[in-house]
Amino acid sequence: MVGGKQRLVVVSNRLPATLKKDGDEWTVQGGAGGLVTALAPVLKNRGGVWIGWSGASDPSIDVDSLLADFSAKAGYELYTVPLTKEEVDGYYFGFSNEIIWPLFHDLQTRCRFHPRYWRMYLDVNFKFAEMVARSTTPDDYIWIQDYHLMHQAFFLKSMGVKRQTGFFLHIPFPPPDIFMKLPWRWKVIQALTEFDLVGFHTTQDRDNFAECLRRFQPDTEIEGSGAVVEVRSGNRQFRLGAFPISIDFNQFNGLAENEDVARKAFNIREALRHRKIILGVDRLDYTKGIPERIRSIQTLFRMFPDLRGRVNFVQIAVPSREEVDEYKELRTEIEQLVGRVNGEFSFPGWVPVHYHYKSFPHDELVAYYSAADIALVTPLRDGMNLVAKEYCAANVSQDGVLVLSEFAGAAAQLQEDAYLVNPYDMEGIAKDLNRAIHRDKAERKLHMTNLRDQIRKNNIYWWVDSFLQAGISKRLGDFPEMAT
Ligand code: ADQ
Repeated sequence: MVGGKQRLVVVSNRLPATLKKDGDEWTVQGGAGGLVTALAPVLKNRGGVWIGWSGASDPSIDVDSLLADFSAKAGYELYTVPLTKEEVDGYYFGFSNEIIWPLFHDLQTRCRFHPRYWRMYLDVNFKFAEMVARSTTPDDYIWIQDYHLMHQAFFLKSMGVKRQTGFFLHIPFPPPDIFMKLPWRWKVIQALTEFDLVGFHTTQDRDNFAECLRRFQPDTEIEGSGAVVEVRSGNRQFRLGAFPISIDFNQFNGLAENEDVARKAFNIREALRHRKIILGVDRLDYTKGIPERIRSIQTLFRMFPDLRGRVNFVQIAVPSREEVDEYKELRTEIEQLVGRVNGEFSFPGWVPVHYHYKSFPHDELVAYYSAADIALVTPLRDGMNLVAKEYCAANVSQDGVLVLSEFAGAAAQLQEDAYLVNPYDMEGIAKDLNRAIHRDKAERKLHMTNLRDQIRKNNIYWWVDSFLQAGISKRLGDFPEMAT
């Protein structure tokens, strides 16, 4: 306990700091994602620990001494779970990325259900749980992040280690018809029931899980009707909740107001001769629907020829899982599609699609967000999708339009003020884009103001507080109702 508060222990596949090789030297880089930004102050205030893998599998590296400096500056402790290359292959690339990732995004035909992956997933989860057991006390609150580590509570209990545990799933939870394809379905469901709190982005994900649990355990009873409910199932009693993750609104808003960033945004608009800008920003992943999106842009220019020369589509894709063949093929497919659309429509002085395959520094990304008239966010399926929220937070002129996939978790919160589209419906998207381009200023402002208010209020700090309150408070009524 620190200052009477329970110490927080965060456990995730990767630590918030990554080891990178720079020539012959190893350097440490801090993670800049929303989760790290939100949890860092909480870990520092309460006293905290972050447990995870460093990203390096070279046994000759002294990871702990490399991370010591980072840990001292951050004000919380880091514990590394060392993983061999074979473990990373089976547990991370195999079970996590070739089974759970596609299956939970409704893409079961992409799954490779190798039993070897499952066994390695269990071995690595056991290894993580041993580290959690060793480096924590019964007074700590243990918060496990994401689908790589669903067996933490199960293994802690099997070792006889009593801890208060919460789990948050960052990706969707599929409906029973899809989840049932998993060969180890009951073992995964049962493992999840061992946590004291299981959190999802949306009530839909939470209800999908409850439905799967009922098939496994028909005597399951659910009490409560808010975002967090109490479950009795077999001999287990635990909580389920919907906690839509968010962003640091003020950080994105503040950056967009910064003079340098505003100049960068102006330069982007100048370079594109003040044509309307439609923007896509994603990790290059098959769940994000990038090829389908480029085809909808092609459809837009075919259906509405008057828009040729007046609109640009800018797609920014950050490299991801580059060593995996499927991702290499996706990259090639996208590049060919961009070439095809540009080949079909370009004329001197206008190239319709601008494509960037790289990670952008934060300020440049925000400049693109704030320069864009429309954000086109069309994942085939997404747990939440932070890009949709980042775009609105950076839209300080408050006259942008969000076109959002109905299959992104963010749609549950933002549906009133975004154009909701089916990412597979190219003509539907083209029509909505045409409407968005012609929407009058007052209407754009009204909807963008509502979107920004929602994201400002339900920001990442609210998300952390909501989860911890639901995890730590004794009675259901002890925490406020949450908007989902
Ligand atoms: P992701 O699948 O990574 O996250 P998302 O929520 O959109 O998806 O976050 C992507 C992040 O990458 C954003 O913060 C964005 O700014 C950044 N990014 C994208 N392209 C970039 C570029 N070219 N340069 C720099 N940064 C770039 C998973 C789930 C989501 C869920 C989050 C959080 O798949 O559904 O919202 O976790 O729980």
